[in-house]
Amino acid sequence: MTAPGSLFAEHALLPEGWARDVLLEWDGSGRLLSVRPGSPAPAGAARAAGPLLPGMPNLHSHAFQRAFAGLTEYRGHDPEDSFWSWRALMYRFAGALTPEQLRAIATALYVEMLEAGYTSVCEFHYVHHDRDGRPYADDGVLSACLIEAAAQAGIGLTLLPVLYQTSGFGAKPPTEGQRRFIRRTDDMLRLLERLKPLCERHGARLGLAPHSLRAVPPEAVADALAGLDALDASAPIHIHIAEQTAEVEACLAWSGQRPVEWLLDHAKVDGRWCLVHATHMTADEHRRAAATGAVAGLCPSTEANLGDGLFDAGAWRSHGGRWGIGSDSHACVNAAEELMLLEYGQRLATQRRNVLARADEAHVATAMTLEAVAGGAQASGRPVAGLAVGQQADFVILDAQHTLLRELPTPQAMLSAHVFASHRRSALREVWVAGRRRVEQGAHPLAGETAAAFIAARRELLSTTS
Ligand code: NGQ
Ligand code: ZN
Repeated sequence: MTAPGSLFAEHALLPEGWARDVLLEWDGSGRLLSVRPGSPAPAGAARAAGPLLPGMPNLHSHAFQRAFAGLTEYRGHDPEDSFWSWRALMYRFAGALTPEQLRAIATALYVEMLEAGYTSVCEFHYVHHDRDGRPYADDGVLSACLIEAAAQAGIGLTLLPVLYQTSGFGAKPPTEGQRRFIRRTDDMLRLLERLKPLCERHGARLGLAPHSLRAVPPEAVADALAGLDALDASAPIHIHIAEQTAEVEACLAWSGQRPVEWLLDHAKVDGRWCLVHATHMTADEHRRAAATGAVAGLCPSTEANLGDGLFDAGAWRSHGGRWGIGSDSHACVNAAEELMLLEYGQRLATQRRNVLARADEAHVATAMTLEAVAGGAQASGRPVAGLAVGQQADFVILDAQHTLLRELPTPQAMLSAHVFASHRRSALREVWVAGRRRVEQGAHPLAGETAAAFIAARRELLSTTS
């Protein structure tokens, strides 16, 4: 527990929009006790050096894939390089990982995330077993590595152990490459029970992720969710869905329904759910899925990198659909860049500008930040929904002295410059999580040390996979 704290900001982005002269105060656990616009600057109080934004939850991460970045950007033997050929390479990498390597990679990644404006992360964690596919003596060892990594970096965590059982619709047996992911439903429920106290001790939230409809048969989805409810009836539930057209076609062939349609008809989808990607939806699926209150988990840089297709954000939002952003495979680790890419995809598709602006918020970067924080917090199942009483004091301070921000007339323009015109990281000055400053002058104090451990882990991994 840290001492209670306070900070004064001339401009702060509150859930209802930009406010002036805001005094933030939080308690010893980092929860906001008061958020008061129009406050006089208290004598001697710490002052933000620029506009203050809510911290961004990263709603989708496979941490180990950060060490794999840069290794698949070439055309292989497959003349039709695709998501599926990428996945075959990724499986080789996943097959070689050790617990120590995962801890090192995740710690460095979480430090990078903090430096890039993310203050919490949802870890969609599916490598469970030893390299030969046999469970570790301590079944929770790899999950524990992620919990320790988040604690060391100082980032908030929602841990989503992944249920994975089959290689395709219709209960196709798993492949050799999937040996480390596979577990029975009762083994998953035992793992959740084992992890719950560990998560609680570290302030992490525990949820569950049926990997996809391809990887979990219907009965297993139902049984696992019933078990999760018994443990925590409001725990978050995440699933990959409708990311690739081949997946949509295979689902149609299996069930006569599209993935999102099938899920809505066979599971009680509600605000606990995060539909990761949900790229390929019909107008009817948009309408129905948005009405459940579920969050669409958008990962613009990974979706572009893997050639998934373009999410129709305009249609989704026209139905009041909630959404947040994730860095997924970590081809890019930068909250502002994900927002920029999401907006640019929509501009390219619609030949319009400022597509994700709103009637009540004309500035697209401001509107997107508020929506992505709200959706990300909901998907995280943690009180990280921005600068409001009762939420965690998770925030980011922009550098008003940065060349691209200086002399701009409004905080809206400064945030726009940060998202669209800076290097999208260079204008981040401080990042705070639960009332503790984790990044100062753009840097995390553990950056050098954790990067060195990351490099060593990757060297080792490469020597065992090549
Ligand atoms: C994953 N990643 O689990 O890492 C997946 C690939 C799959 C993305 N979908 C594997 N981006 O979906 O089967
Ligand atoms: Zn994913």
